Amino acid sequence: FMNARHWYGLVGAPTDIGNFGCGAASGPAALRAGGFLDRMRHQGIVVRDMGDAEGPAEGTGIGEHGIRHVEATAAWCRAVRDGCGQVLADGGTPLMVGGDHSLALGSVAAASAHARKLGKPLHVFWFDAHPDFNTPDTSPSGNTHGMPMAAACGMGHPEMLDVGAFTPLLHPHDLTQFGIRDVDHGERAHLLRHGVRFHEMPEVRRAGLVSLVAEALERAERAGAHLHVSFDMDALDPEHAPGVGTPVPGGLTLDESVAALRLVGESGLTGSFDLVELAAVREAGGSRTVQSALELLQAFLRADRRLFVEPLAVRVA
Ligand code: Z70
Ligand code: MN
Ligand code: MN
Ligand code: MN
Repeated sequence: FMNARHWYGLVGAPTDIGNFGCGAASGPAALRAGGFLDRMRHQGIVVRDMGDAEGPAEGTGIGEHGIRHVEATAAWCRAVRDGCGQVLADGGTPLMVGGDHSLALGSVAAASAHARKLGKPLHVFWFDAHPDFNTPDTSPSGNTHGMPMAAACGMGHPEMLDVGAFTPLLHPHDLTQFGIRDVDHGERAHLLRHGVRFHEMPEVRRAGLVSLVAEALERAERAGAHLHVSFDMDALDPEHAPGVGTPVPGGLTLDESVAALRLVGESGLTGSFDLVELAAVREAGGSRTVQSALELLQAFLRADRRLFVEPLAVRVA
């Protein structure tokens, strides 16, 4: 393992604590059962399975702020932070597979601490139908999966802010979002006030996903950033990803997402990656969502120029 030029460490996070009962807890097992590790191995891409992070099986209820399971969310995020932090400390790139999107607070906490150690700014690319930029006062649902990016930027419940070693973990100007099409009222006000670049679907259709991503990559490159990529499966149109907790019509095509992630991979800037909200159990009989997830990961990993990509066996006719 360690002789390879670069490696990824799969950190599973089998919980849907941030949207209790949505089915995303099945994500890591579904991806493994879909043959992810073999598929990568056969292409000479080194992905070590670090196993699953562990956290509370039960929720912790609704507190005085009206937020659901915030203590349990924070416990899961700390476990994800530590799992991803270990991969980073060992010189790898964490690949966090969820699980609901609240868990990205944990992976971003690890990324931010690592970036600070290297003296780099942290940039985050967020592919999602949702900005996940609610605070306790703007959240219509009380679900923590709608809050991780606000918390990363220093706004939210103290339990969530406490996941990082410091706060804010991220400057809102260094957050770029793609595929957005379901924004809550107060959430939009936060995004605008704090200067988050959030590319909504009409703009994506006008400008093209790849060119928006290319522009953001240029900024990240100029800044010498550690780039954290967080891909919520519901960024994809439900045609390509029916198995998600909250499908929203009018999303990204698989092709444009694959092309965008290839570009992200080629940049060599990505220091950490999430793939979340894979709730394949919600798809009748289904593997469509898992297949889409596999294609996205493969597109990204194959393009990563830091990886030592060489077929293990040469096939002789
Ligand atoms: C809504 C909320 C959300 C993901 C749905 C939905 C948020 N804005 N996030 N699916 N990943 O409840 O805050
Ligand atoms: Mn999300
Ligand atoms: Mn979403
Ligand atoms: Mn605000």
